Amino acid sequence: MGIHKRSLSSRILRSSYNNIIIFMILMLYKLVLFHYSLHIHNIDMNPLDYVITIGSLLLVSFWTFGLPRRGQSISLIILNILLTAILYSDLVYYRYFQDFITIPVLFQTGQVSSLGESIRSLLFFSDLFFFIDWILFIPYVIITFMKRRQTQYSMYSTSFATTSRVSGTIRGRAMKGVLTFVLGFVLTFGPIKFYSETWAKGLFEGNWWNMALYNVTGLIGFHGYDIYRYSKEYLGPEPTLPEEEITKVKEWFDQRNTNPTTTNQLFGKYKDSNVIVIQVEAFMNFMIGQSINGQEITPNFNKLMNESMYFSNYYHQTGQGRTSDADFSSHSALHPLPSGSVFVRYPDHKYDILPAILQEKGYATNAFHAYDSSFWNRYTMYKAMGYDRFYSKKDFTMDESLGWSLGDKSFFKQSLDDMQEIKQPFYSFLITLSSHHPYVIPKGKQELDVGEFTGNIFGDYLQSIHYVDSALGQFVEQMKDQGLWDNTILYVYGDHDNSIKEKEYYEQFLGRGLNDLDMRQIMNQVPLLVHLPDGSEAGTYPDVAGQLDMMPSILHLLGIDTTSYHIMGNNLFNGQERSVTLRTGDHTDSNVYYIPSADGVFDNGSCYDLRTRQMTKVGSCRAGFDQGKQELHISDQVIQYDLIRKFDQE
Ligand code: GP9
Ligand code: MN
Repeated sequence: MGIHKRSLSSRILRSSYNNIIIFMILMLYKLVLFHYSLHIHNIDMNPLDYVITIGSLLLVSFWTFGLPRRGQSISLIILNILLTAILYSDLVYYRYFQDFITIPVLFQTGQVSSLGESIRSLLFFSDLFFFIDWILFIPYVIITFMKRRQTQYSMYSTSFATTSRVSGTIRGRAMKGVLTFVLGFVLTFGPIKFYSETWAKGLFEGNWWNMALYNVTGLIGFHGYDIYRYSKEYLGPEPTLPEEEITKVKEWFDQRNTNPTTTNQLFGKYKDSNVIVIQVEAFMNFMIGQSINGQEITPNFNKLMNESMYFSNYYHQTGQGRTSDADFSSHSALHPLPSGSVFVRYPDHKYDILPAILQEKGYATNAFHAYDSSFWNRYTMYKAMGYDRFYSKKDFTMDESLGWSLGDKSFFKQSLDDMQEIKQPFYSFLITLSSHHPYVIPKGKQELDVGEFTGNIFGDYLQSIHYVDSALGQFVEQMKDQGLWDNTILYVYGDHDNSIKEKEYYEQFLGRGLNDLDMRQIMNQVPLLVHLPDGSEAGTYPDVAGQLDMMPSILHLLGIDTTSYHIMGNNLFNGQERSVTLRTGDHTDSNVYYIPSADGVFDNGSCYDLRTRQMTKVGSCRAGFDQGKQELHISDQVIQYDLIRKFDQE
């Protein structure tokens, strides 16, 4: 029995599967250890994630079955070394950037090396557990070598090195390889497909955060996807646009730039002023000036309106890139992309962009946002946009925990404290976060009586907006205390809607029935408030405007000519007529509002007369629709084909 047992176990161990099993166990252990060393909030490792991890390990190692036994052992050792190196580099990189190393990052000179001095603080003694197999294996090889005076290379097969038997025929090995591949494929892609059709819907199109991708694919899958994503966008023949198309785009900008630019008394009136821009999360226009149970939702904003310019028909123009789109469009005066985020897809393309222009004029340029710097690929994009520094989550003291991160009150306070050290004139861009979906803020901070909305998402939304408004009030007070109020342009706007689409909530809140036009405007309008250093021009400006208008408008106030730039958008301060195109294809001017139909056919859309607020014949919207469509198309071409770089080289 004993002899039989021994021969059975050695048969199992001698089988060519044993190498792969030991490899799998070791790598699974390391990947799980890796996951728990990340400590990512809200990202768990459930049984399906284990299945994906095992599947992807099979996929990276199946081919070793095609090799003779010793070849397989050596290949698996090399794979172990490679994968360990990758996962450990990712871990160290993550500890600093809250992101993984991707292929574009490898090509960005300075990105990885910017870890520099910090590297020592990112290595922990407990990390030795990632190398436990190497640590045990090396002395083992040395001892074996000295004892037997013969080289033993394989970690997985040293115990059986006495045998020189080639395991199985070539055909048998190939069969095992194919079966392993099929198994790996099913285990990896089955659950990923399930995820991407359920809670992770749209993730692979939206690509908003590498951590969210990792949550679905696991680390090996993430790198596989990164290679695929990179090849799709960068490899193969560089996508080019026919010369005549490029000429058309150039002519469009030339035409635009030869239009007489109206310079009025506001042009350059605030030359060399500081500029602070606050982009407020999910801050919508419909609740400005409104009250609930006798309490104003945004009392501080309402008060500021008395001494500022308030644009009451300001539109967000975002697409799938949400916050990052609002940021991109406001700073570049170009439209966001129809899919994905420019920050993620084309951070290395050239844009005529506000921070870089101001940096060149001698401004100190800084961005502030108390969240992981990798979200929306910001740390990469912000460097490219010309910010001197990006103050992200790790630069803030977490003394007020709220929602996703730091509460806006503390965020504002710490940002203004930091600005005291920054030389003037400066451009500071702040992105708030406390009013992010799902809008639940701690009980102690809920100051509104939202009555009938208590306990639902709409009530939570109003509470969170009321909190942000109070933070804004404190921000203005601190600006005054720091002597910034009279020499700074303050530009405050909302990034996009709150994703609460139920019409009943808005009807209940506003106390009236809403038609399609009302809902469309409610969901697409965000407030814009501009406070000029001397408080002049205060009042309500009802003419349409949008996020693409920020960059040319701020440059106008600072007296910087924009005619050499490739930008769209209106100048809010030159008194010219304006129209706005949204990424959805909606188009509006002072007279009409066009709502496109899902099939994209112009005649199937609806055209509204803004005076009567009723539908009118669709032809009344034709000119605006055509103009908007052309603008979106040109903007997409400029971004995708890196045309600004090309124009600048000519
Ligand atoms: C996170 C914040 C949220 O950094 O920008 O982004 P969103 O989900 O609104 O696009
Ligand atoms: Mn947002």
